[in-house]
Amino acid sequence: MYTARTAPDGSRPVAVVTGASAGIGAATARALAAAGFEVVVGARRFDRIEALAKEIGGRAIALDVTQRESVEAFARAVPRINVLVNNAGGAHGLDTIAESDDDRWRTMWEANVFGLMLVTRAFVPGLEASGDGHIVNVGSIAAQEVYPGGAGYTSAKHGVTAITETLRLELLGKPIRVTQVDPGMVETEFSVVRFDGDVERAKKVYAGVAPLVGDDIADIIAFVVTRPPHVNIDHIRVTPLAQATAMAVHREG
Ligand code: 8X3
Repeated sequence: MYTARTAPDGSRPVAVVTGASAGIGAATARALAAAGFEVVVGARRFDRIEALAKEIGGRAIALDVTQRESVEAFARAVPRINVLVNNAGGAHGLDTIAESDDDRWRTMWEANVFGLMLVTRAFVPGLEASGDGHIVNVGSIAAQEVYPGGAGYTSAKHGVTAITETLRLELLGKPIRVTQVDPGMVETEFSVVRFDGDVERAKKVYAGVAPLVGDDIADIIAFVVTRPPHVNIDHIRVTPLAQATAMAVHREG
């Protein structure tokens, strides 16, 4: 259990979580609320985030990270911010480069890379003004490694790594920490989305493995953002015990 720093005037710090309608995003919103943050959740599926906001005493605002107007309206509705968790993103398909689908590639690049830029750009002024800002980018082991069929996703997530590292350089000297958390196998809707709703195929990804769950990553993000302001954790890579690399997985049975 971690505790958010309150401002000198006693106000609670504000945390924004994108892609908060499920999985790591929803778990992170819960963990940050439990740590004492005032949490603002954004996602396209408004009914889901509305219920989540009610549960955690936060605010829900519809957000499509790929649309500049949506991002700017979202940012205008959040005038005070301390922590930005860029979680929105995801994978679509497992096609080889030779058989790539244009729309899937565009969707992945727009959500994971372009969307992350739009949201970050919109909030940098607010994060700086807070005097104690923090950007947490949810990457993936796909941000460090490649695997066959994964190029649309791994290239986008490698892009996230490039953005994280560039932000660290560009924001040096400003009161904004930058962290990337790179999870391996986490059982969420991730694989169901990747395989267009094919639940059976998604289940096979985690067969014989005790995967991570959203709460495991949320716990790490809550840890990272509650360290003292002078402590910047650059990167955390986390996998289940049974996963050494994207492709090296030990399965029981
Ligand atoms: C999810 C991990 O290995 O499916 O970000 O790319 S992997």
